[in-house]
Amino acid sequence: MAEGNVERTLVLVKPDGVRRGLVGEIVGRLERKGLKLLAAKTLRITPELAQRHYAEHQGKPFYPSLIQHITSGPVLALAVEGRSAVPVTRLITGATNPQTAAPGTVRGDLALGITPNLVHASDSLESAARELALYFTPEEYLAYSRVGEEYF
Ligand SMILES: Nc1nc2c(ncn2[C@@H]2O[C@H](COP(=O)(O)OP(=O)(O)OP(=O)(O)O)[C@@H](O)[C@H]2O)c(=O)[nH]1
Ligand SMILES: [Mg+2]
Repeated sequence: MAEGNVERTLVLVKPDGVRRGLVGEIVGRLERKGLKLLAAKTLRITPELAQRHYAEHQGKPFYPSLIQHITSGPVLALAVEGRSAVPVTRLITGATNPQTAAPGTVRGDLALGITPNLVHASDSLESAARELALYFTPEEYLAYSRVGEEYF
């Protein structure tokens, strides 16, 4: 019996992930878990978009380095869908600080720096709705069935 509501969330592969060639590794982990890719685009985040995305962190000591990093190179933005997609994607991502993130998570397996921590994942349904709207229009979500969807 299926459990958990179908949710949509935003994942970003940050500039360090793109420049290290880890896009396939990170997207593969999401796909293998059973999450569906609804939309994807590469882009260079502008300072204006970065400020809107990370508005909650304005004024914190790490804010300047966060904005500098996220605007420093191309990112891959993904709209991801699946049952309990918001918390499940956060689990796959791992704790914010890669030095304490659990093995088996993207950050725990592949990163060491807290600023270059490879990925962003929305932290709640409300954040996901707000953040998805920053990167995608409703027409950009592609509806399709995944083969084997009944197993997820
Ligand atoms: N240097 C430094 N960076 C931090 C710290 N806390 C957060 N950050 C950076 O700011 C980003 C956003 O912080 P949070 O939203 O609290 O962490 P998160 O939800 O795990 O990460 P995101 O998915 O990127 O939003 C993190 O991914 C880090 O890159 C900190 O204490 N020091
Ligand atoms: Mg966050």
